[in-house]
Amino acid sequence: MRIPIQSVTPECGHAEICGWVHEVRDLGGLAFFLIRDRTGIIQVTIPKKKAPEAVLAAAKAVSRESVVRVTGTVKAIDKAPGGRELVPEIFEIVSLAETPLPLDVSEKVPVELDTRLDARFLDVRRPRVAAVFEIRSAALHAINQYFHHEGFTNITTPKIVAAATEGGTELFPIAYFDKEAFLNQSPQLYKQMMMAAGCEKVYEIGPIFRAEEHNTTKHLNEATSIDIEVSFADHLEVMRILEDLIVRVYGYVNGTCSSQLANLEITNFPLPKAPFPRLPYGEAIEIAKKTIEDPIRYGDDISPAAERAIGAEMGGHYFIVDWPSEIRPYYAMQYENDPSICKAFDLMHPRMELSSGAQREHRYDRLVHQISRKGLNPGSFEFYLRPFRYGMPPHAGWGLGAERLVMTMLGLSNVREAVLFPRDMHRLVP
Ligand code: AMO
Repeated sequence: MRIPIQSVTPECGHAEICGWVHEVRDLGGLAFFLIRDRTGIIQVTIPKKKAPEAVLAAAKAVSRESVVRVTGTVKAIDKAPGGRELVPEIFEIVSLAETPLPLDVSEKVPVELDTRLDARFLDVRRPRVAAVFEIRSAALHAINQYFHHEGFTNITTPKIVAAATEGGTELFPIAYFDKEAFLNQSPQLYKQMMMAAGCEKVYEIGPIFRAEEHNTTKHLNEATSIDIEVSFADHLEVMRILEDLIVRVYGYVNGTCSSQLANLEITNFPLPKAPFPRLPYGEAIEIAKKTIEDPIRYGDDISPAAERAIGAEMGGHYFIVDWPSEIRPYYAMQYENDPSICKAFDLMHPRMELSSGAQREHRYDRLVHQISRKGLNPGSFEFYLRPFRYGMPPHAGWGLGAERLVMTMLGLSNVREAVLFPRDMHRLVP
């Protein structure tokens, strides 16, 4: 029976392994193979004079990255990985790999990201790439666990919708029988409707679609959003949930992913501490003004250069709070004493924005007014507005980009490295 390579020790005596041919070396009288599965690597040593005919024939025919099944004797040997080797009685080619390979899995030759993404199935065979997705999986596990522990209900909302959520420009239209429809940009309207449904605390982890035409290292056209909405909560309360979650996720990854972090050569894994500083938007703009060359004024969006300048000053995770109402969506609640600013926030990593959120406007008349003020037609939001007329509690929430969370946590240079099959302007396949 097959055993994971990691579990093969000299004490096994005899073992069967299955895996991919990682490296081949022929030293005259001896042939060496490194065989890899997801748990590790083992050396298979074939003494040419003593090995069975069938083993020699297979060893000669096999190519790198083929799948093989090897059964043999385990011997202790200092020089081999893990201090042991396997001397085969059976060496079977299960699935022969074509040559040449589209990329070098043994990581000796540097590869362009595009080549890697074109051959993602091979790319993920590389231990450092697999590590990213194992850590992403662990992070999402920790997030699910956190929400369940905190009494949130996991919801799933439609991705095919009739109206824009975050403004009309970034929509992907789709053919939906004889109707106009779009891929959803955010579960925003639905998670708010679930507050009217009395759910009180909901979360969703799902895809969001943005037809953004800029090709940057931190934008995807299909991303994964971690969304929450909480009734009877204000923006301050959901900010506390967000920072608590970030601290927990980093802690969980640090505690459970040591081999993956080692594969990524991350020795100094940062552990953020809550509470994160709260920086009012006006002060953030002042910091940016001092540092960046491009002109920036109160009321502007925070540009990538400004984001970096402010991030450098702040050093770790922080919130930008008290945003001008003008540049936040209609659903954000304005301050009673100064309606020019609203109860919206962004969670920032020094490199980029990770999350946006707000206390929402739950009062029907004011919400309709705010929709109109943004130049939108309340008539096209009827399905969303209706619940606000039948008992909508005050509520707040946020959306956190899963890819940006993983990217910043692991210091990846491109957000595409945190997605298996990224979608961008030029990439629809694989
Ligand atoms: P926002 O549009 O700021 O807010 O999105 C929330 C977070 O989702 C991630 N994100 C993206 N990641 C990669 N590529 C993209 N194109 C992309 N777009 C968004 C970011 C971002 O911070 N409805 C609100 C949230 C709320 O108020 O609850 C919203 O969608 O990390």
